[in-house]
Amino acid sequence: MVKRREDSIHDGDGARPAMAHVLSTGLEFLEHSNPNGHPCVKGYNIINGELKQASDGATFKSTNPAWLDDCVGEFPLSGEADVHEALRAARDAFPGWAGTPAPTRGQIIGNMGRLLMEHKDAIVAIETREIGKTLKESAGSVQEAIDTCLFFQSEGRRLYGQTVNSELPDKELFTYRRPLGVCGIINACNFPAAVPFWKMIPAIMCGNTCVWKSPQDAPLLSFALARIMHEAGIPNGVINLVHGKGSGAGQHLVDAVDKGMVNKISFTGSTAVGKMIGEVCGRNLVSASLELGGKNPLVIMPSANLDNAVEGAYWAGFGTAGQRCTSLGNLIIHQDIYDEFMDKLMAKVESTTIGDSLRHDGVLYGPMLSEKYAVDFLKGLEMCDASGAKKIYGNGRISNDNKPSGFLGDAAEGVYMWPHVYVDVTEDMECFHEEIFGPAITVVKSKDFEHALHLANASPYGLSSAIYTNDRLEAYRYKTGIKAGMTGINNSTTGAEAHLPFGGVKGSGNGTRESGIWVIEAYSYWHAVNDELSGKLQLAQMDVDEIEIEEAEVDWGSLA
Ligand code: UN1
Repeated sequence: MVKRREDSIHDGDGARPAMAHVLSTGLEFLEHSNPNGHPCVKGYNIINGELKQASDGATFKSTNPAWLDDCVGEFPLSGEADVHEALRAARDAFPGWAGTPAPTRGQIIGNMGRLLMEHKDAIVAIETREIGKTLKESAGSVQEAIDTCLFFQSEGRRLYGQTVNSELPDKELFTYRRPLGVCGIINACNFPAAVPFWKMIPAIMCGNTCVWKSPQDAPLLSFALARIMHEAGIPNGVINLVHGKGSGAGQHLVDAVDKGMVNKISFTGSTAVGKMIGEVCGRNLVSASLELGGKNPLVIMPSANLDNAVEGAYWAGFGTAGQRCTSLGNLIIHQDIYDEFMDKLMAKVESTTIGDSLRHDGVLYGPMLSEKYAVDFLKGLEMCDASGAKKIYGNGRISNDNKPSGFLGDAAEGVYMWPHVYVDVTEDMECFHEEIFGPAITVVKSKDFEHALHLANASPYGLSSAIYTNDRLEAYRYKTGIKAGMTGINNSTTGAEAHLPFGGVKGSGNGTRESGIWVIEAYSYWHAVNDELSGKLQLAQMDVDEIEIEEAEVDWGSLA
């Protein structure tokens, strides 16, 4: 049963941010008694500006991982027909959007940023309710989306080409940035505001149109963002949103590359799926931006300020419940300070507060992003045990009978994990090489700087990395010797800013970058134009005047 509610929604006690008033106009809610009184939204695909159900009527539910009985919304489980309809809408909208002046496209992007600022509290609360990140961290993710809009609104006034000198007279050369066409956007749910905006904002700034497959675990937030994009003035068909499974709608979007319906795929997710997408795009000569997994190393050297280093390592490992692609993987500690560092780190780990930040202040992290992430994380822990690593802290999934002292609330309501620390990890172990997406770190002892750098480079990934040292030469050697897309010096592995290039090397990506001016390369191609003004055919390389070399008076041979 669906009922329509035109008025805005306010939280009962007013103590927490209003949950969803940004979404309220014309929204429908399912009659569903959620324990916290929040509504269960009837969500839609948005195709050519219209709210659409899946063509076969199939749906799936999004639930709050901190309170599994809280239904956040019901969304279309899109199939091939829905994805193709969205792709056709994006194709039809492309010429009009590509022909819209870039500064106008930038203005609309600026409007998106301003609307996001206006509704930030509501969007942040939706993000926390839907994927369980703390309010502070959701605010960071939404701010990253705002910053991206504000950065690219004025890039619309630049989007520079060049004038280039010709080798022939009365002839001019120019370069222009041209859009690619229809972009397929697939993102993970852990940064559900920042990451799709990293992709779609530069894509539309360059004049492309998009089909966005929302993450299965964050459809409400994606729906809210897509509605804000439309309210900001984006023409119908420029951004088309389809919900569904990665293996369903996501796979149909990738398969459409083989059908010639897609000109670009931008994907953030696992290395295995990224490789599959890269193969499909490669055989069709279609551009792919791939942001994939990481096993990010953080090195601690004896000269470091150890208290500062403990803060950085603790946050990198357990902030966001370890569910960032930039989260700490291998903590590599010099043997001379190993015991002191570990004592300080473990004191912090043991004091970790965990719970639902919508109901409890001051928690470091909340639940896993969803049940699926919890299942995968537990497999990661099994892999650590099977590798022979020694677990010194952590006990799997938190329940009311099995919880750390810092857990707040009723553990049975959500899907929470202990923080985990594995030591005695060595390079020959699987858990040294493989990403564990969740609150677990693997600790490795290093003999000296060269050994630490070797270990930092020894995993198959190369996304983020960090070192704590007060030796400038060591910092320099780490910066020049590490194979990674990002490096923190005396800082955590996480926390890239919205105007720096973001992306990895090795198993972490295909070398494309998100963010900043560099991302424009990923969403445009260079078009070289020559304008012949002479009124005649002048042949490049052949009709070029040759300048004769004057006869040398020097006897070069005598100088030999
Ligand atoms: C991700 O986890 O996919 O650098 C993105 C960071 C964040 C972005 C993470 N700004 O940790």
